[in-house]
Amino acid sequence: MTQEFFPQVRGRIPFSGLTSSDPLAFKVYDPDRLVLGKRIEEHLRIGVCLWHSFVWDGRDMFGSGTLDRPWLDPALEPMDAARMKMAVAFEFLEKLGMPYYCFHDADVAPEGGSFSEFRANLDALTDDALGYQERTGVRLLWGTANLFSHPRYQAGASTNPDPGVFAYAAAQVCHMLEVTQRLGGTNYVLWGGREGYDTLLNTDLRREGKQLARFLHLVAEHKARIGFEGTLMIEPKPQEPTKHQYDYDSATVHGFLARHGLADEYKLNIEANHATLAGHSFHHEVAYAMANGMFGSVDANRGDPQNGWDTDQFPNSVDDLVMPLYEVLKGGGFTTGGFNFDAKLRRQSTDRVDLFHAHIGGIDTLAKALLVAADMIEDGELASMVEQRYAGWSDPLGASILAGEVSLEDLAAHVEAAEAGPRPVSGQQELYENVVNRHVWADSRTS
Ligand code: XUL
Ligand code: CO
Repeated sequence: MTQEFFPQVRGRIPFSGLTSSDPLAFKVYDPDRLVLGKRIEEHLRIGVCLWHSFVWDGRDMFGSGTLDRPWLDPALEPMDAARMKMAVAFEFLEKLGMPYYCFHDADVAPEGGSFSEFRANLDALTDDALGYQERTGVRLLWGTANLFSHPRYQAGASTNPDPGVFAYAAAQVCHMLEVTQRLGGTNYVLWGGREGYDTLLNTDLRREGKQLARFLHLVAEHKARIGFEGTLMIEPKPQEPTKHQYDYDSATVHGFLARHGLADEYKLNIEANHATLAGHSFHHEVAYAMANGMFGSVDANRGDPQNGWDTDQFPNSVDDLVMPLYEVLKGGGFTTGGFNFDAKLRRQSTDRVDLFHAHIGGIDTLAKALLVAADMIEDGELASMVEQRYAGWSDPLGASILAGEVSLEDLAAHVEAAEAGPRPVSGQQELYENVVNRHVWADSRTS
């Protein structure tokens, strides 16, 4: 495409600081600024997803598309349309200046009339993507296969009652893992979009669990066979589109992986609003993954507190992101993962430039939360309060319990010999909350 699709945006979005009122400039996200010895760009490792921004036209279940996405016109020759879409996506990526992108096989490749046609389409578009990556410097954060949109997957992919569907899903992942490798992707994600059930009446849970485990083993084996060096990740979600998804939340996925000898093969890609749909907070999901060595990557977005479904909005609350960012920093930061914006415009945001406003806002919100979280890490107050709360476990009693040196009877004897029982200690929740807010309100790093 020779003509620009976003002519309102001339060149790369600059960092202009908080005093700027230019809507097409970053206010906080200064990629080169050093925070805890690392550039902000390297801390956040931000990615843009192709599906919401370039494959969705704004349709919902009550109305048709509202967004200006000419490449989705069904009258176009599918490969021409796919090439136009990729050209616009890379124009956007280059102008936004983020280091990464993410996509499903079906986001870029037309379905064609057979699997081999789909595969050939994907290969040709992978060649194009390699060229764009070289020209723009944008890299692939993760690839994934869409195993949920086509009607063949209506009853699941690997958990389908029909092994032929399992085989089809395997073929797609086999190929997309290789495409991800060719593009130098640093991760491969599996979201079990229809791995769950709509009714238990027609569902054999035991079988479906075994099928899912077998599938995950096959993917891990293929990764080893082709020498893919990235990380395999599973993205938990509790429901939608199915009534109940097997990859419900981080703890459920972790338990499943551990039961099937797969916990060393996979990490978690945690999506903020999937966490809230599961009845948790995003903070909880990140903290759980960090505490159990399962943290991999993040799909950044938010829900709407009044809606119980996956609204996939761009993040805009620093308060909501400070503690997840704090956990990420405390846990040593991302390795292969990053923040992918799995977020979409509102259906009424119909100006082309709205896609920039959405991303700029989300990116600045993440950057601000990073600065606050880094202040909290440097200050160390919260960490030392928590440390203090558990100090007893370093004393002789706590240490001997943890070392397995005492029995239940020993402990009973200890309690009987003691003059008084342990005294309740304040959990100081409000004090902890005030410490966090002090940093949110008084972050000295934001000029
Ligand atoms: C769906 C979702 C997916 C995955 C990739 O809720 O989050 O877009 O991130 O398949
Ligand atoms: Co997601």
